[in-house]
Amino acid sequence: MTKRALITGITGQDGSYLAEFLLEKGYEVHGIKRRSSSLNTDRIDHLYQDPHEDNRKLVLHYGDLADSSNLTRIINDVKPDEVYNLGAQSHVAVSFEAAEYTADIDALGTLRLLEAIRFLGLEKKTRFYQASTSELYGLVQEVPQKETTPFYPRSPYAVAKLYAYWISVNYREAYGMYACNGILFNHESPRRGETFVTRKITRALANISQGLESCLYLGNLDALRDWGHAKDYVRMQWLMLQQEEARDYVIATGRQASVREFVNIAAKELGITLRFEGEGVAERGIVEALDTNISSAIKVGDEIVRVDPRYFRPAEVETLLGDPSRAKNELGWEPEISMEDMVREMVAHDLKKARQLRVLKENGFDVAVNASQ
Ligand code: NDP
Ligand code: GDR
Repeated sequence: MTKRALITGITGQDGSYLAEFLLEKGYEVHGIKRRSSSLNTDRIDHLYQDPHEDNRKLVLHYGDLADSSNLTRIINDVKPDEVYNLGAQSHVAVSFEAAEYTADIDALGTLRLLEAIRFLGLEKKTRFYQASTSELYGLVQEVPQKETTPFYPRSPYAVAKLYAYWISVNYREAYGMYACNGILFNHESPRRGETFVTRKITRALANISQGLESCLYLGNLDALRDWGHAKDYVRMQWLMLQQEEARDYVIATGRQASVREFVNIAAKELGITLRFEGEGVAERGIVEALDTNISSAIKVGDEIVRVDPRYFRPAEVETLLGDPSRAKNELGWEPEISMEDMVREMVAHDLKKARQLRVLKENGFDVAVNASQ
């Protein structure tokens, strides 16, 4: 019997890799995409199947996590064996500006899906994966963080995801649903959204190397993250739904690096020699760093990586480091792609794009190089 999966957030980074992974496993994959005024399916266009074809393996449905009746209708039509709830307003900094929306989608959106499954009497058939996050640990209470480490969320995003975490646990305990949380640490790829720090760095440095941009503005260079590759992490999302019993797992690499180190690795990959100036700005603390001016700039050759206070967050998560022992011991999962290989792949991808833009520009075409945000 062909298994059916429903993915919310299929147009996002993880959704696109997960869709590829499940299609390769022979699944019929259904995804929810949002209506938008411009196309938003770039990441899955290579998987697209003409709606006029018979026996399609990938089917997209219009929908939104804010819309209960829409979600209930889709789940009723699809009757999925597995639901992967990856849809979210996933940007931590943006959640401070759109706190209520983030709560609606990230917290209540999860409840709406769980309720739809229960209301339709599918709670014993449909397995549920919740995209939880290392942001739950926020102000860390233990190093490294594992499944039993207490949570201390530090943003409207993390607080919304805390609700989603516990409501998934609650539906597992209250209704015997197979619902589980993957507590995923940061994971990146060439498909990463352009305003997350890693992609912002690889994209801007690639543009700088081609003379398309001259300055990369960043916030807290000393933030420490445990960065893995999205491809490795979606494999684990699937594995978590194939077990006898639902359980929550930390997914991480167990290695930590700072934003500054990420910049250095990407710059090395591009053959740019970094000259640091004004080191220590972030170490002196956010308040003092708010006075940052050009003297705190870090020069990359003749170009500049400049600390811009606008990218500091009202409350920051300074350090995250995961302990994925449970995933390794119980599910045999280990990350396969190193941070260096991941950065190499991201840089190569962005360099190719930057070169294309440069050639167009040199030949008189009007090209817009979106300044890194
Ligand atoms: P992305 O931001 O790349 O993708 C988010 C997806 O959610 C997109 O498909 C987006 O649609 C969709 N979405 C946003 N709002 C709604 C809505 N109102 N209704 C329906 N869908 C919506 O995130 P990632 O792929 O990186 O992450 C996937 C999930 O994992 C998210 O829940 C994220 O919070 C979580 N997570 C991510 C980590 C990471 O490091 N990447 C780590 C831990 C957790 P559209 O394309 O139209 O914007
Ligand atoms: P994060 O990812 O907040 O960890 O959330 P992001 O890449 O946005 O930030 C990582 C760290 O880098 C610092 N930083 C900057 N961040 C951005 N975006 N832009 C900058 O210019 C910049 N300069 C420094 C940040 O302050 C932060 O400390 C991601 C998302 O995918 C979430 O959905 C997910 O839950 C978590 O990872 C785990």
